[in-house]
Parts: sequence; structure tokens; C-alpha cells
Amino acid sequence: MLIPDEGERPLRILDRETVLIRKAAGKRTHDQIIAANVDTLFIVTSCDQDFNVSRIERYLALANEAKIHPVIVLTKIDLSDDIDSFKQTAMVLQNNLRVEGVNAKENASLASLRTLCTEGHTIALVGSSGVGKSTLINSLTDSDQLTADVSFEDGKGQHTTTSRSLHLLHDGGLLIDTPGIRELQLSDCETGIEDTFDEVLSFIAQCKFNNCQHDTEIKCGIKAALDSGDLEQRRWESYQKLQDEQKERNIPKYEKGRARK
Ligand SMILES: Nc1nc2c(ncn2[C@@H]2O[C@H](COP(=O)(O)OP(=O)(O)OP(=O)(O)O)[C@@H](O)[C@H]2O)c(=O)[nH]1
Ligand SMILES: [Mg+2]
Repeated sequence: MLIPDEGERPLRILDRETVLIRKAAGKRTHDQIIAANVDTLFIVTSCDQDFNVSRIERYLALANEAKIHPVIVLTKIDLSDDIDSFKQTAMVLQNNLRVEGVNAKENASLASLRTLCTEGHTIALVGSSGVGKSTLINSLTDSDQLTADVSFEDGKGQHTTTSRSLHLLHDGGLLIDTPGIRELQLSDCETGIEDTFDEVLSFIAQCKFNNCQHDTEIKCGIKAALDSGDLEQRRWESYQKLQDEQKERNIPKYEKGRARK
């Protein structure tokens, strides 16, 4: 881990060229910066019950909003005999999406990931607790991040990493370890959602009416796409859920209070 020597002080604070922001966890309403000046986001998920397509879409929206290159890292391939189906399911979530399957504990399996960790390149790792973010950091660097087994009962991690840390790679790249996220709530993310669901927008553009609610209207592009199977019901619902959350963010507090009465 990179720790400044005693007496060392920052010389200059770099401008933020990219910034990953999420809504803070729990009932708090403020936003929280996950990391800044990141080039690539490793969206880490394991090939087991953690794998959740709608959650991956949230992470993709987060990366797309920040204009950061997303890579899906599927860990624990050594414990699964269905790696190809995990890979295929992830790959279709975005055009040209890079998906890497790894055993985070085995150096040899990380060769392809290493090609992304080049000098001057900063990569942040995000994902649920227990998926192997710190294990990956340890295997890719000389770091000694604490790791812990996932629970036998529910297969979930134990929130072992509790703060963010920066790690230098031999080749000059930087990795950022982050604490496991329980439930990713997006901050202002309209562009990121539109980029992640660009095919949904193209179906909406085919609606006859500009203000189509995709409900009872005739010549609705969404209904046609759902009927033909070009648009998956789950994906449409996922898009709507994220859009509803964005709308909810934009309702002024006094209006929310009135709506609840
Ligand atoms: N078999 C196998 N075990 C793995 C792999 N990756 C991680 N593990 C194990 O999974 C457990 C959790 O790994 P961590 O690296 O602590 O997970 P994390 O994502 O950092 O979790 P938090 O710090 O809680 O967010 C540890 O027991 C690791 O040894 C893998 O690819 N294969
Ligand atoms: Mg960790």
C-alpha cells in the first residue's frame, strides 16, 4: 500500500479528470466519492450467487457516467463449472464489453488482466464483499491486504476491507482497493444510464408519440420490441427502475413530503 513517509506533505492536488460518485449508503442523502482520476473500473463479481445482471448494469452506468472504461472481472472460476454461461451473460450487457474470468488466488490466471495494468494507468476495483477484490490486489502487487472467507450460510463476504487504499504495480500502474458495497445506489447518472441502455433508447425512438408512456398507446416501440423478443422484459424493468430512482433524486424535498401525506 502507498503510505507517505513521515513529514511528507502533498505538493499539489491534481484536478479530477474522472470521478466515481455514488449515493452514500443507508438513509443518508448525500453523495460519496468512491475514487477520482480512474482510467479503468474493474467490476468484480464471483461466479456464484453474487453474480447479478441488474447489479452489473448499475456498475456499468456508474462507469459510463464517469467516462471510465469498464471491465467485468469474474472471480472464483476455479469453483464453478459453468464459467462460459457467466461470461456470455455478462458480455451482452454492453457492446465491446471486456469480460475476464480469473482465479484471483492464482497468479497464472491473471496474465490477461495484467495487460490492462500498465504504467500511468489507474484501476479501481468495486463489487460486493467477498468477491475477491483484495485477493486480486494481493496477487497483482506485493500488497498484503486483509482477506477473509465468505460466510458458509449465505455465501456473503464479511466486509473485511473498511477503507480505500492505493497500490503500486511493478510496471507502474495503480490499483485502488475499495470496501465491498452492499447495494450500489447511483448518484446523478442520467447519461450513464442512457449509455448503458442505448438499445432501449433506440426502441423508444421508434414510438409513434413523443410522449408515449409505453402503456396503452398504439405503435409503441418498446411494446413491439418486447413482443418480438428484441428487448428482454428484465432489461426493460431494470432501465425503468434506474430511471425512477433518478426521478426520485430530482424531486425537491418539500414535494416528497407533500406526496407522502
Ligand atoms: N477459490 C477462490 N477463492 C477466492 C477467489 N477470489 C477470492 N477468493 C476467496 O474469497 C474470500 C474473500 O476474498 P476477499 O479478497 O477478502 O474479498 P473482498 O472482495 O476484498 O471482500 P471485502 O473486503 O469484504 O469487500 C477469501 O477467502 C479469498 O481467498 C478465487 O478466485 N477463487
Ligand atoms: Mg477486501
